[in-house]
Amino acid sequence: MRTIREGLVSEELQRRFHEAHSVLILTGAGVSAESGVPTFRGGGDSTVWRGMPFEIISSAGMLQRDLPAVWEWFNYRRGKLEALKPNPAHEAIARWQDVFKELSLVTQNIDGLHQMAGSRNVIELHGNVWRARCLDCGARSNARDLRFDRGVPLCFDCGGALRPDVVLFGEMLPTGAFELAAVKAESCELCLVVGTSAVVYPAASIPEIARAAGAFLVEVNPERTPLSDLCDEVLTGRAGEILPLLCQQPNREGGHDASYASIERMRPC
Ligand code: BJW
Ligand code: ZN
Repeated sequence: MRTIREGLVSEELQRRFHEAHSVLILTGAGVSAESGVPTFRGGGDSTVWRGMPFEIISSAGMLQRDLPAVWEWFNYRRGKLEALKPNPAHEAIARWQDVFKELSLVTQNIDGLHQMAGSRNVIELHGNVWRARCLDCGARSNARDLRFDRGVPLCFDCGGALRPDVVLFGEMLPTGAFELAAVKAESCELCLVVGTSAVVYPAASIPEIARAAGAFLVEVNPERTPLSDLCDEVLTGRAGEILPLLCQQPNREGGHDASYASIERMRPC
């Protein structure tokens, strides 16, 4: 394994980036970290709310036990998100949809920041915090319009209780979302995995599918993950600093301007 320091984006990655027709990007909480959204697991701490780890409060069991508490948690999260804006990583990804013939953006994030940056047709594996869903009739509502009755908002169509339209631990992903992502993964030439700890399944299997089907696999993350060893290149650093470099030509010295990033070449070119 060779580590290239001083912010070089390897020639091979530049070439693959410029030649690729079909690209898949899987994003996780880290892509929104520079916008101010807390990650779940990065940085040593994990998210805790009122003494409960998020694996408990964001779980199917909690929804059944205490729906008002789940709403409080998501109201709190929406309140924090309201003021936040996309960062250069979201913006770079949004620009790329007009660069590649086919760009599939698959996200585990529920914050809607990719869409706010201008990305279209985002495949949301874990739902969206700005939507609610009726437990009785399945109708979806805009979470900005909700009216709460004893801590739980009610459906405009049938009066049933609404829940956040997100995928909690122990719940199935939205019908078709994972399947569509898997099909795109099987046919992409380049797969970028950005800001995810790659521990939550089935999302974490998307890059595995892409790599097994022959894609060049690249991870962008300040920390190593269980996926790192499978990658062709690991770009160690922050998404908002690294992603904008990928579509730049190298400077005269052959490097880019970011001194924080390094690339580990996992597989000989
Ligand atoms: C930066 C950065 C910067 C920092 N730039 N990077 C196989 C084996 C074992 C268990 C399972 C299995 N298959 C399924 C399971 C169960 C479970 C699971 O995977 N558990 C594992 C944790 C063990 N999966 C499920 O339950 C899923 N459902 C399912 O499989 O259905 C079938 C089924 C049903 C019933 C029983 C069994 C199976 C559903 C998963 C839903 C996940 N939901 C959440 C919460 C959403 C709502 C909410 O927000 O509250 O989704 S959990 C949480 O984790 C959230 C995220 O989308 C998800 C992934 O996290 P992510 O995005 O990777 O973030 P972090 O924080 O983990 O990592 C951030 C990374 O960014 C770090 O690496 C940093 O270094 C990096 N970073 N700054 C770039 N500036
Ligand atoms: Zn309803």
